[in-house]
Amino acid sequence: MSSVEQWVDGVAQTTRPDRIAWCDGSDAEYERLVGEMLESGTLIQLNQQAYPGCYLHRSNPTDVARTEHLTFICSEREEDAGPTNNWMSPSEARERVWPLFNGAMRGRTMYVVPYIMGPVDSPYSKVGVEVTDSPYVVANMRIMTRMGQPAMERLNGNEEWVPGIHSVGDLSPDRRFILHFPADRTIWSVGSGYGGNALLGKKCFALRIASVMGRDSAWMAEHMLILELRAPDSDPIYVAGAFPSACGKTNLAMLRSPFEADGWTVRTIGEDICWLNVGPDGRLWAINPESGYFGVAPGTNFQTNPNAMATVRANTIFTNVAMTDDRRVWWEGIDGPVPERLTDWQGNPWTPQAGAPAAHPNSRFTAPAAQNPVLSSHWEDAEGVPISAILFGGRRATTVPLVFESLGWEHGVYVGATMGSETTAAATGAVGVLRHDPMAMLPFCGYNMADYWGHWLEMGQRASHPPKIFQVNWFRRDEHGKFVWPGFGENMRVLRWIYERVTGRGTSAARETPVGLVPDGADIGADELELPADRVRALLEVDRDAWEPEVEDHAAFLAQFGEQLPAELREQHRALSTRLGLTASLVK
Ligand code: SAT
Ligand code: MN
Repeated sequence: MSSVEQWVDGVAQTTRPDRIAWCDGSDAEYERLVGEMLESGTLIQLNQQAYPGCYLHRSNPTDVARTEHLTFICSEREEDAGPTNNWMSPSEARERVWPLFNGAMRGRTMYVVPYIMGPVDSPYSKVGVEVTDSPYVVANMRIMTRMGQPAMERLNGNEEWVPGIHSVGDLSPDRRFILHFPADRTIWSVGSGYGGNALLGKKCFALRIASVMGRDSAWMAEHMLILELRAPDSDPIYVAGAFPSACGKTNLAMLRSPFEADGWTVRTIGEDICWLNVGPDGRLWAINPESGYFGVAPGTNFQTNPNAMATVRANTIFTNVAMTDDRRVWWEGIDGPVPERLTDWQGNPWTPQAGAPAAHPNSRFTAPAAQNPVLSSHWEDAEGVPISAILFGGRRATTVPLVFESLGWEHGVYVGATMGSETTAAATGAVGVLRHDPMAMLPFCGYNMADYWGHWLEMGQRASHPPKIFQVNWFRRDEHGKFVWPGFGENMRVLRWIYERVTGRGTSAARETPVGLVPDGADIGADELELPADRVRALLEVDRDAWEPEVEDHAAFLAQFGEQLPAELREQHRALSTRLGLTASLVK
């Protein structure tokens, strides 16, 4: 028996499924699964003329987003999980959580899902095996990963693999746990069928477990989009960008450029996760471990993201969106007038007077990357693509300018480590609350965040040509609460400035400020966009009065890491305070 077969046998002895189905990832298997889900009501057929191969899934109403408070790192020592993770000891996990798998799959089929994260032939790709009692999870994994036969082939070659056990259990939030065992690279998830909790290849493996693997083997697993930025008459550059969930990674990665006629365009490599390795040339090379997009539906339309609208017209699974009478999908912010009648995300009749959204704010589409009309021809290159710039971006109504360039790798790591963002519907809990979200990895780092920053600093040493690091903020608001920057396609103006900073081509200038290098209004098209002077100022100013409490807040956040905080970050805090004319408050 192979090691996978042995493990599957062992899991089945606990979970007691009626049947075990090994998934090969074929079309026939997918069609069979979909047929069964249509029969059981797990999927609803959408209008097949308008949306061929598309289905709607309505989840349990208590299971609609990642549940960060039920997500744990199960290292032997609490300090290895660090102050920003929930921690559970492996022995407590065995006592408290393992019993929830006891007989959990009785009356159900246990699907065995072998999958590859990364291009099939890439040396940087990794293999996982998820067992699950959810056919919806299998169908989503088939879109999001290279599932089935190609993964089996790599497993037969005796490759290391990451085991993940998933059961929807009874879907009760009281018996829901998402556990990660960094030492044995194992995942247990019970009680949820929701994306990030249940598609174990995604956040659980490709970020939490992979971040630990990367620490141990000198690579990085990051919550980043990857885009190809094409300029007129020259080679493209590649940009990676870390933004928290539901802050526009998918929109930026698929951006429709207003300067397409001039040769400025964006092509997508990835829109959520990025694995970075140091190449022989000393640059960081990126692969996208995923093969599909699990994107936020609300707000997506032909203005904000025409390429996403084209991507989801076929072979897409929609989760918790609303449906029109003629079985088309609908969500808040989609094009056209609001229909008089809809069926809402819970299957109830809805009218515009309902007083609640028709689609859940975290409703999603799962669509194959191959359907993206602006997919880069390099998206599956085995060695990845070389990254020239890294963006850190959050949702910040105040303080943080539209864009600034950091003063070097160490300062860039500090910028990432201290970034904050307002919370979104991608996780359960209050929305719009400002929190620290270092490198957009707060919910996804599999070990102590201070050690993770140490790893970033070390990777900057290993790479002789590391990318330049920028911070961006599309979400600045005026005194009436309105966004100051138009965003979406117009973000191309910021990318153009970044391109010129990275390549040294073009005429863009950079103004030195205490926090970093900032463009002029002209460089971001203030005139063409007819932005009044006070708005340009609001976008590009560095206001010392606003930065003083900000830097105080950095200190309070960093202080919780104590001795483990890398000295370089202490030094960066001191230097920033000095540049702002403040006294550093992060002592020692
Ligand atoms: O639900 S997922 O975790 O897959 C998406 C997200 O929140 O980033
Ligand atoms: Mn994400």
